[in-house]
Amino acid sequence: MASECEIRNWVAKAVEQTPVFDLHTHLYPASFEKLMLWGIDELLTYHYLIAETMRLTDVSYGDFWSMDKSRQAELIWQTLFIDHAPISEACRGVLTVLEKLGVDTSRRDLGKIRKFFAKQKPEKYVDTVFKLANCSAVVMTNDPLDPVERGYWESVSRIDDRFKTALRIDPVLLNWPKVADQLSELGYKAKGNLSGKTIAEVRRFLEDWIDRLDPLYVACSLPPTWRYPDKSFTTRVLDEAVLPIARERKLPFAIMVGVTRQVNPQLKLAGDAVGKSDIESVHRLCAGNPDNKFMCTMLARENTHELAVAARKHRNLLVFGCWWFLNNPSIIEEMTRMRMELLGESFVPQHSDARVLDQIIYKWSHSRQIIAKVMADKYVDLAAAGWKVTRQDIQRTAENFLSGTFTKFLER
Ligand code: RAT
Ligand code: ZN
Repeated sequence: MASECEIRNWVAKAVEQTPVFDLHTHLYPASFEKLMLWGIDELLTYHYLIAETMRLTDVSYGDFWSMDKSRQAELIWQTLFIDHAPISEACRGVLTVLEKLGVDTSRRDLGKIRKFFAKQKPEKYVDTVFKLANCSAVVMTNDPLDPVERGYWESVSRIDDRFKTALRIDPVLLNWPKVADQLSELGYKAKGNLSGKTIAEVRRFLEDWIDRLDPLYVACSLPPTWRYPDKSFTTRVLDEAVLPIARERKLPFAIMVGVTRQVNPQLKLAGDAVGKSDIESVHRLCAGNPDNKFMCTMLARENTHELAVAARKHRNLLVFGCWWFLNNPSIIEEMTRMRMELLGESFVPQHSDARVLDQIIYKWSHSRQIIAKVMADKYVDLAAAGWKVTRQDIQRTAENFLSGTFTKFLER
């Protein structure tokens, strides 16, 4: 029988050494030039840190946004790291990144830190970061209605294989009638009231972009007010365009539910909040479309238990990640423990949601520690129940949590 100490060591090693397939990020490869965010100034101007800074400074929103990025980064560094203790999870993340990169922060000198990043070349730096994060692949968030991003897809041929695609379609589901103009500009005959050929044209748009991107899944984030089905354009586009095509192409449809956009527009990207959502709609979506595959994460802590229960009821539903405001150690631990107890190995504990390349270093370092802690407790409990725990079992569980559960779901 393996001892408790042995089990804990095996788990720690397996989780640390198994590469992760990060199923939702906002990262881009170096060939996407300015869309690839990396380095200390991008780390400091992450929207999580902007929100935290604006609580503590007297600088007005207008003055903040009129500063260039390096000046914003300096204000954030001064406010959160010098004038206060950087104990929030997002601040701690910056320090973990610097520590793993071997950058000395003992002098708390931003100028010195910047010197390290000035020496890096984007393409090589991607290798360094993937290695330090022990990451095999990241899934991007690809929005063909974003003109800057679309430009790259229309010009690049091959991209770095570690960057996988996901077709993100928030406006196509949520922005009627306005999105009709955007679709029309791209040559799809769409009417704001969905009349005539609009649905067929939305399908054509989706098919064209699935052909071009070859995505692993189609995705959308939804507000807490989202209901399914209802009489809205969102339900019509879902039922008549998105779900049939996802079915045909065998692509999961991923929903991220619970974001109230722009509760404070002055904060721009940092101005979104959370609201409790409707689990019944998730049930009806999965039960009403049994030949579709769904992935789901919800933003409100209050929804996370019922979402885990929903996954027990629908084999076509894969629950993933501790999203955004849930991506804090105390909540990750609680969620991961609860999900393991309800779902065994059949969920994806985490995604990084990284917007800045370097962030995968800290997001995975912090999350791996928690996944390992919970997993070790569960294996120690198995041993106490008389089960002969093997190192191979532990390795298989780590692989499932960090990549296998997701990749097998894609193949189903
Ligand atoms: O976590 C984030 O950075 C959010 O701003 C969102 O991007 C969210 O994750 C989303 O994908 O909508
Ligand atoms: Zn995201």
